[in-house]
Amino acid sequence: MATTLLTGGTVVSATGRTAADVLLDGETIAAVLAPGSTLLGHDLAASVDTVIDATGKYVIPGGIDAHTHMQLPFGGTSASDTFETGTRAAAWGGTTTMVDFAVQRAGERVQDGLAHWHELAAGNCAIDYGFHQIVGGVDADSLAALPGLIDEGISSFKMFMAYPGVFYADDAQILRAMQVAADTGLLTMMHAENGPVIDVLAEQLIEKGKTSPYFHGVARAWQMEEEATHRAIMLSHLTGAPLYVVHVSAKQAVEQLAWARDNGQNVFGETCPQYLYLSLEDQLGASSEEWGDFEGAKWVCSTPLRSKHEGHQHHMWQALRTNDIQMVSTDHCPFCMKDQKTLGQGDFRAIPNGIGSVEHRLDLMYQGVVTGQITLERWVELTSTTPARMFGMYGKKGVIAPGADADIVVYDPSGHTSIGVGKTHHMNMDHSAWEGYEIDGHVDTVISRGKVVVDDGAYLGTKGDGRFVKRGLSQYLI
Ligand code: DUC
Ligand code: ZN
Ligand code: ZN
Repeated sequence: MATTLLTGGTVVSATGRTAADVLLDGETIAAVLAPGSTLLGHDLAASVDTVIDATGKYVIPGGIDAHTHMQLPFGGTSASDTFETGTRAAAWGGTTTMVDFAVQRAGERVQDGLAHWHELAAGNCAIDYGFHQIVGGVDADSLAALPGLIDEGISSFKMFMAYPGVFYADDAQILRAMQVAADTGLLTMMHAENGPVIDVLAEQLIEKGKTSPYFHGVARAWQMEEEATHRAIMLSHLTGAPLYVVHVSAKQAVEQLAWARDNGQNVFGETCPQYLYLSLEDQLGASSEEWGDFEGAKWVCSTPLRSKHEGHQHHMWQALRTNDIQMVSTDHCPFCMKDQKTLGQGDFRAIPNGIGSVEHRLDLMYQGVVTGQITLERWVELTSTTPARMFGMYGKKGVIAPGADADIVVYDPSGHTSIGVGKTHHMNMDHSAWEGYEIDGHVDTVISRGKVVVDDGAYLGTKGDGRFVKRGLSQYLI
């Protein structure tokens, strides 16, 4: 087994920071030691295979992105990153584990959807990966299949209160699925937007000729996110099923989650970098058109970007500090402008929904440390430790400790990263929603289960290195 020693760095965890050396033995962390330690009289630096000098840098557990959509079929096309390209881009950005969504649609068997997702990922990933299960058709057959997911290492499933006719589940279906979740320990993930109301609002806008991408955000009113979040919380309360609300963007939805948590409920919220930095008005760009031009399609995602005049971003950062929001994932769902986003020219409803960020989450969240929005420790907690605990991987993932997988990032706080196509951009997209963002900080070295996959601007990983992670039940419940 190859041995590696990271020396001279500051090891940062969710609870503190300390000067320490980290010894890796093959795929596993063997020891966290006082700087310059010897072990049984051996000068470690002289006896290991590789020494990585982390002087002046942070040594943190590899990022865990718990919400991605590689190759997701959506709106007549499919998300443009494959498991090969998407996991490679993730590695470039310091993410060493991702949890993607296997898809079951109405009329299909859950087992078949899951088997298909395994086929797409197996042998193609640069980093470790797990799956949640999308249940796009709740019926007797899919409900009966849910308990079996746990043995497959899939301890969470997602339903949609949005997208009627596609993935939508009505309240009765959600109730039944949550009853199964309460009985089994599965974690229910919810896309909380009132889809039927949003579809009427969207149709009315189109009838008035308001067809540009900007109106995607207008149709998806925050009231319908708040309402759906509340409804999901009440169904969770009624059934006793823990609830995880994905991609929260409206401050009113955050308030609902905070209220439920204050009420003692096992209710959790995830936001994404786009809701912390980007706004509906950014989507108008530099256009001279009153309602923006088609460039705005780059930022069409659901839930949508919210207006900067309504205080959502400020509230979201605060919720990250107070733990009213516990998670930051990307909802990475990339589509190119060419041939994909352009499907919605003349009708925003046909623009495939999604933004690509899998490569940038650690950097973007580190800016919250730079600007004083969150602490260094909270950065690690949000990007690695809580995702591991929330989704049943903690101990192996999310921590630098003996016995854990050697998933480690050396992050240089004095470094710099310029985001954009032709700069740092390895996602399979012809644009970046983050074009022009300048980051104070840099992912220097990325180690995935003991193997250096990114170092000093070079990619050293291999397709197929990533293994499927069988997850346990959530370790975050109260
Ligand atoms: N939201 C997106 O932006 N893309 C895919 C699915 C979703 O819910
Ligand atoms: Zn969603
Ligand atoms: Zn999603």
